Amino acid sequence: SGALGRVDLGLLTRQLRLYAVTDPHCNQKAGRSLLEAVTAAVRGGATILQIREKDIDGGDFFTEAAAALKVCRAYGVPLIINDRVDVALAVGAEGVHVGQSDLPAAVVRAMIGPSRILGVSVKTPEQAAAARAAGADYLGAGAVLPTGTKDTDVIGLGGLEAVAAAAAPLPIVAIGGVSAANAGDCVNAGCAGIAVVSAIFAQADAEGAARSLLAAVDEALATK
Ligand code: TZP
Ligand code: MG
Repeated sequence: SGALGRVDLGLLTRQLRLYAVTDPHCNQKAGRSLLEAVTAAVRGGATILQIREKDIDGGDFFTEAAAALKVCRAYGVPLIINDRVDVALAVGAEGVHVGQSDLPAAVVRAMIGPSRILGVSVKTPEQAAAARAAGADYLGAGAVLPTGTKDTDVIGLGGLEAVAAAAAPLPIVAIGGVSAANAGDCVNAGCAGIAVVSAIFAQADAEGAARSLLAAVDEALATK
């Protein structure tokens, strides 16, 4: 995306192949700082990265996001901030990701302007259509499969396919219980890529895990 233009959906679609979403509990368990985790993910080939913090002060989030942005920029990876529009704008992140109970997507779009990326979490085709109308650039659909990372309903691969159809032409990513073993199913359901927490950040070799995940997605995209 340019400074004035709208987000380029073709570029964004390619950037959504492997979406690494950070989690402080995962990082703590694995003995990694946020910055170490981010560095491992982008070195392994994560194509977009989200910082997701649910229990942190604005000042700490700002400091953390500013440092992560430097690493992401060095690797040409867009940085998306979960929930906190203020933090995203304060550090100059590439985008924001909101859920159904955060600030409304249309309000966030107005706050961030046309050129920053807006992602919205959805579970249903109705939510997908509403998010598209509100100005979302991409959608995260899930939880696709059971996950220990977030307490949320599972939509299954059938639900994922329904959301992908309703989202078009917006790209979507599958989230929730996604791994190298089911990445191909997600792509075949209509996803531009996969969004993962534990498949990268709970692994001892997070960099290697990211590398294998991207290979699985790219293999599925190539044979689609
Ligand atoms: N939103 C829906 S499921 C989920 C989020 C943030 C957690 C995904 O975590 P994991 O470890 O990749 O299943
Ligand atoms: Mg949220």
